[in-house]
Amino acid sequence: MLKKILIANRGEIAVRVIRTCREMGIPTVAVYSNLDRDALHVRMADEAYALGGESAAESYLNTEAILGAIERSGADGVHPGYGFFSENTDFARAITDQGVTFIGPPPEAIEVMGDKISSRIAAEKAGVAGVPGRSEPLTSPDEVVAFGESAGWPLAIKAAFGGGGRGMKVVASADEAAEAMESAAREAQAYFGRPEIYVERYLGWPRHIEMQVLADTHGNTLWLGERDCSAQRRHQKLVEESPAPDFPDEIRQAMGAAAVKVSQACGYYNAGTVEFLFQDGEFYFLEMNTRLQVEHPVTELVTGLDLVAWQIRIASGEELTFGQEDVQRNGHAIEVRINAEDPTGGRFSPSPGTLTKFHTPSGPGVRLDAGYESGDTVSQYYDNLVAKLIVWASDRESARRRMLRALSETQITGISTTIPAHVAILSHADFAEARHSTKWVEDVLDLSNLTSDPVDTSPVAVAVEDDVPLVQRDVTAEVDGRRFAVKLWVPDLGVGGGSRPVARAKRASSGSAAGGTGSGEVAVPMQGTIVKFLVAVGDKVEVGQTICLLEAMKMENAVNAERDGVIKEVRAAAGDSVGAGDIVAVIE
Ligand code: MV4
Repeated sequence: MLKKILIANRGEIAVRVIRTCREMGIPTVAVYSNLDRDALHVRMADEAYALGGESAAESYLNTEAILGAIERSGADGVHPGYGFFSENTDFARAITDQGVTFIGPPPEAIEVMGDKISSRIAAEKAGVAGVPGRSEPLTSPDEVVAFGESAGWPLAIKAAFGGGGRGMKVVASADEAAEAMESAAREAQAYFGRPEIYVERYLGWPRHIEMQVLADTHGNTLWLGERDCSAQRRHQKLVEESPAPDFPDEIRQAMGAAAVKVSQACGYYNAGTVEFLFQDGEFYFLEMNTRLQVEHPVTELVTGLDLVAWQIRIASGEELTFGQEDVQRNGHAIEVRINAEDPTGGRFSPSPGTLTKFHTPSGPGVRLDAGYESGDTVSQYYDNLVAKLIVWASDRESARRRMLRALSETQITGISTTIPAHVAILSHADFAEARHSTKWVEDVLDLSNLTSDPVDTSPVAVAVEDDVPLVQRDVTAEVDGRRFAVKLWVPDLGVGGGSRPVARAKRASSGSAAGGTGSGEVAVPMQGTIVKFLVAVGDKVEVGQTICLLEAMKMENAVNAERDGVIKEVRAAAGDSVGAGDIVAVIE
């Protein structure tokens, strides 16, 4: 068994790997960029080494720096997580050359699957069909036209070295072929550095269903079950679930067998995912992801298997201890990706920043894989996945309701997140009834009225929620004309002086000091309107005496003197709007 594992990654996936290593008794090594010096994955690992730099290229993609950390820590295995070096054969070979185990598949399998034409050919050879198409690079628009005339329009032109859907062009008819081919090749070169493209029939309303596989180095390959990842936007998955809804078991069995064949055809071991498009009861091989995927927890909750633990055992040379018949799938799991993005108007613009508050959900059937805690900062430099929320329940409808419940418990301030979009998706009848496809979020779901969660960055509001003691106020309220006497427990902003509540903890020693060591400047604690001024220039005041009443957050707050003295200046009057920290009077 591997003795010490370095995680060449950051955020939630580094935390995820560290957790399993701890359960297995394997010491962990974190690496970090300058921006991640105090990141959660660094705090959780047994040791941590600086990579230097801020951008991914300078840090988590810096082979020399990572090799240095491997050497200094004495790690004998490296878990690459997803992204970064997870599908980089140069990196895998570089560490293997140093006698260090890459916790992932063989580089040859990564290479075969990295090229979409060669992966199509490998799947075909194994008897698994891709979408009807041509398994060779396009050289002329005539080939596109000829294929369209025989197979039918529309067609999809794709980048051979692409993946994830970028650069795909839909061709509706023969006269669009030449232009679509040109722009597809141009985009392929721009995104992936290779211009090769190929053509397939275009499926108009497919579901994205992928099959998890697990293979050891002793020739055992198992399929663990499918995930439906059809709720996507711009090729970013938003919601993933297992089992796929309305998915007949005979198709599941056939897809599992197909995924095993594709894996075996490329000599695969470790955890992997074979992606399919599913439409009108047929499935078609799309590509294979040769890494642990973001959405792997969905399969973990349904099968009860720890995929990271099995990755580590397989990389250590162990054999799978169970067979295909032993894999049981129970209940239903759903995952949502909580990203630091503002979904207002359906735009999903990046929203990096500090999580002033992260109240996490819990309770029955809830798992949260987060890369951050309250007080941590989401940098603009890296992937903005903050956390994955995964729920399990006995059936899909219970899981859907459980997810909505867990989302309602989750409170994040300081940044905007995709949570409102998830609520919109999960509460939509199309999703509830599984009528969605890969086109649904963008073509059908209307997110234009979405607003972001309140971004609560004001220090006053944060402090109020933190540790300001509460006092009871009796107020009257009218609800539909009926009068109620209401008791409110509100932040004690008035007692002991009118300074800003944010400073309460820090000035605890001076706050209650009688006699007047406090400031002579009377500042209002928050933005609001002066309701009444109770003193005038020349008045004698004592510490604690109310100077004015401020209406803020729909409540009246007393702003009090912090010292004894005489009012020398009055700078505001009833009706004035004031901002937090504004000085309304001076005591001498
Ligand atoms: C397709 C397709 C329709 N027909 N291929 C996009 C991601 C990449 N892995 C393949 N993709 C697609 N390939 C044919 N022949 C539709 C998509 C597609 C898609 C696939 C999976 C998940 C989301 C998607 C969103 C838009 C298009």
